[in-house]
This record gives sequence, C-alpha cells and structure tokens, in this order.
Amino acid sequence: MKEVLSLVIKQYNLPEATWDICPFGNGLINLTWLISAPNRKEKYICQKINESVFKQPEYIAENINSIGSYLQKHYPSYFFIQPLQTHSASGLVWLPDSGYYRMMPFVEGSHTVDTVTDTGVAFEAAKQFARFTANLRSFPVEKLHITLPGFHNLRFRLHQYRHALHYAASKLLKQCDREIKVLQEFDTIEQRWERIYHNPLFPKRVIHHDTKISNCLFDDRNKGMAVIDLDTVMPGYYISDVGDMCRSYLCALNEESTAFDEIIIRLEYFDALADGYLSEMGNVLTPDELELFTYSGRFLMYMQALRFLTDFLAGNPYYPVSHPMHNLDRAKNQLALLKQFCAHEDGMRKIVQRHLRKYVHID
Ligand code: GN1
Ligand code: MG
Repeated sequence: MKEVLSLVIKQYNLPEATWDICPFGNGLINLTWLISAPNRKEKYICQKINESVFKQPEYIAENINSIGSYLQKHYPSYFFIQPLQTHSASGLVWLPDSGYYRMMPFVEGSHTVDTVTDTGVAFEAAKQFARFTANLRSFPVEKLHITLPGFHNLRFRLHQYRHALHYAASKLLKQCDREIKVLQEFDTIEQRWERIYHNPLFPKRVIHHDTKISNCLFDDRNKGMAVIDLDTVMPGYYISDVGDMCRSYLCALNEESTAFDEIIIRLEYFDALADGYLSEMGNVLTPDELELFTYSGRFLMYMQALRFLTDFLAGNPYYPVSHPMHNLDRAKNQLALLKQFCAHEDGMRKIVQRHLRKYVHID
C-alpha cells in the first residue's frame, strides 16, 4: 500500500520530504491515513474512497467543490475543509488498478473524539453540524449529486431488509429470531416515515448524513472547529443528522459494545445536543419539521439496526466484521438503544420545548 500512497502523494504539490504514512481513525467505509514527516509541521489526511459503496467518487468531489465555493462567497469566515487540488487541479486522484484517492490538510491543533464523555462536547458538535446546514439553507440543494442513492430512505432500507429475510439461510434466521420480532414492534416508525417522505412540508436540505462524534473537529479547549467526512453530504431531511447524533452521543457505550444491559440514555447529553443544534437551526426549521425532533432518534436507531441486521442476514457484504456474529451484535446494540430512547422520549420532548422557547422568535 505504501508504494501506492507514495504515487498518490506525488500528484500533489507537497513540500519535499520523506513522508510517513500511518493508518488513521476508525471509519467503516473508506481507508484513511495520516501523512506526516519528522521535521515538518504540516500533516495531511489521505483517503481511499470505497468504490463498492460510492460508485461515483467524482460526485463527492463535485458536491464538496460547489458547497465550498458557496460558503467561501457567503460565509467567508466559516471554516470549511476542502480537499487539496492535484497538479491537474482536481480534488481526486485516480490510479489504474487501485482506485480513487484524495488528500486533505490535517488541521493543526485539532483533534477528534470517539465517545462523548462531556456534555460540552455534545453541544459543540451539534452546533457545528447545525451551522453547516444553517449556512447552506439558501444553497440550491437540488444541484447536489446523490452520492449514495437511497442512503437514508427508510423505505429502501426496509426493502433491502425484507429481501435479505427472504433469501437468508435458515440458520441465520434462527440466530436473529428475537431481533426480527423486536423490529416488528417498531413498525410505527415506518408509517411515520411514509408521511414525511416526499411531503412538501418537509423540505430537503443540505444534510451531512454521518454526524457521529468523530466527524467533528475540536480545538484544544474542546470548542467545535469544523465538520469532516463529507462523502454523504447530499439533499436530505434534518432528522438524519439529529437522529445520528442521538444514536451516537446519548449512550456512554458505542455501537460496538455487547454490554446490552448497560445501554443507557443520558438525558443531559440529549439536553446539550438539542441546545447546540437548535441554537443554530431553531429559527431555520419550520414548525412541522421541529415536531420531528425526537422522532429523529427513533428513526435513525431503527434504520441502523435494520442495516446491521440486513448485513448479517446477507452474509456481511457491507460492514467489515471481525467475527460472524458481529453485525448481529451491532443490531442488538442498536435495538437496546432504541428501546431506551423510546422510554425517555416524553422527557426529551419537554427539553426540546424548553430550548425552542429560548431560540425561536415568534413574530
Ligand atoms: C458507516 O464509515 P463510517 O463509519 O463513516 C456508514 C454510516 C453508519 C456507520 C455505522 C456510507 O460510516 O451510515 O452510520 O458506518 N456510512 C456509510 O458505524 O454507509
Ligand atoms: Mg462516514
């Protein structure tokens, strides 16, 4: 791999140095490396785009480019991290037999976190993801490419799940018998989605679609700096972003944990998340959209459980696994989280109302 990455580096105008290449982060889809040199201050991030997931990597590059130009023009002080340009002024490198790569500057003084252990961090990240969508509220969203068709379309995910159920080996079906039943108990989530999807009351906005905590950069005082991992930035509903934050910020244990009984919702983290998000988006979202704030969490947890279980039933073609039950364990984790979330939803609605009174100006 090192030789391939050296070829990628050569496509860019980097200072002369002997670059060290180290695997970086823990994303499930793309491969990521940190590029650094012992006596140089500047560092870079290099990523290989997973082409079995993102079939048209140039769509990602074009989306980032058009969003970047818009933000530069309308919000010049907003910190938006663009990919580096190659010698031939492209945001992507394509190597025959190897695929697509891109490089980004590593932001000096920034760090990411993998689990949320401080409500201030949840507030800051939610604010960053909200500011991204808020700053792009007048961007012509229909101009963006769909980088992953059907990505957060629950109807499509259910279709994939039912297809997997139909063709799964009976041994696998038996192993997840309980989880299949639990999913059925949550069918009102699907019914609600059907009333949202393609309904003009719920506008498509520029949505990040992967708001886990490790996709926000923090400075050394844990203030949010920028959002990263822009592959899935495309038109969508804000519930995707709020839901994914609920999914990954509200529990001290992450989606890899198998201590299912210890999956507990931390209401004070929901409070911080809602505070951060609504401080930027409270006045952008319509009353109909705001009604969906807590539904967001249910929607995303359910969809992620479906996605993990679908992958388990289909023989793990999508998510990398380290043992045969890995995706089933992840689905169990998400279902435990979903149950806990639903048990706290009334309290969360009150929290949302409290923040709305603070941020939403009623004329
Ligand atoms: C994938 O690769 P990563 O970790 O950024 C997935 C998300 C899931 C997440 C679950 C393109 O994101 O939708 O929420 O795994 N991204 C894609 O950990 O499928
Ligand atoms: Mg991602």
